Amino acid sequence: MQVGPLKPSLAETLRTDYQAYTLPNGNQRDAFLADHADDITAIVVSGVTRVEPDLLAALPNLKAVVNFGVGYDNIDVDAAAARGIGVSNTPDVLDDCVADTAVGLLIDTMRRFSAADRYARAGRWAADGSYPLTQQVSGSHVGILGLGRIGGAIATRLRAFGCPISYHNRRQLPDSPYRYLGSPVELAREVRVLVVAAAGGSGTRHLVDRAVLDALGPDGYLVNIARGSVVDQDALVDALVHGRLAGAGLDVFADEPNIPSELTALDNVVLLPHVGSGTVQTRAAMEALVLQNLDGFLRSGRLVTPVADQPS
Ligand code: 8YV
Repeated sequence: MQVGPLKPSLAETLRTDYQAYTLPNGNQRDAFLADHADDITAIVVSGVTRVEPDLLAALPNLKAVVNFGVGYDNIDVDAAAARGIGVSNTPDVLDDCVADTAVGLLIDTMRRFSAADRYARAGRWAADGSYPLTQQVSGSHVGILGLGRIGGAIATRLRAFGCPISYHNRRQLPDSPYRYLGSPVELAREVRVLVVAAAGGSGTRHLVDRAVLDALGPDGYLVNIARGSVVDQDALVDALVHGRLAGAGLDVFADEPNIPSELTALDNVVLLPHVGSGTVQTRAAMEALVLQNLDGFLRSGRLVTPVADQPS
């Protein structure tokens, strides 16, 4: 059963090749579940759809939740595990695109390319003269919060820019070539740019709080390609509005798709509508991995990339 919106080609495949149901919204839902709940063994969702314990409880034969996306903070994994329901995601295949997005955001934020583009389009080059000088990216000390697969891909790219890399992670990684710092505040204090690449969920909620932003300071930049929940957005807005942070590049927000008006009013932030993995190639790879998981489950009861097998 499809739950919530999916990539159109995936929804079409589910309908035509798997005869999948689509969970209706609103007042049709109860009648639908009364008729079909017993038939459903697997559901397919994307990151924008929350899978709450009450949906799991309403599907007595559910055994698999197949998620389109690497992050699975939209799913109550503990409630699923307690019911013997496996959960899969789409790791690895989007690392490169999300890392590209992080580096693009970082460069855009420090060099203010989007703002300079607005300046050029508004005719201000001719009217007001040269665009103000910005900040050099190459050689800037970058801190990565969450050195998982995506964080690692970001670090690899930034090494080519001559950027010293430090990181904070729940665990220090013994083979990492990068400098480990014991807390987000210590990391923020050391670096010019803090890139958030930690998974979302209750364990990382507001890991970047006011203290971390103040440690980053008025010359510091924040880039977030992970989840809006990892950053205290009110504290971020306050720091940006009052000049306690130099700028921010954000692909994710606390309450997507809503962006606070204070942020859209600022010229020193770059705002993207959660496009980190949004390329034709990567979304096709994610779609293929979703179907591999579904097929693995339907054929043998085994998900190909269960979240339980991945470092949390
Ligand atoms: C998707 C993501 O946009 O993989 C993730 O965790 O955030 C993105 O790749 C998201 O899953 C929405 O489908």
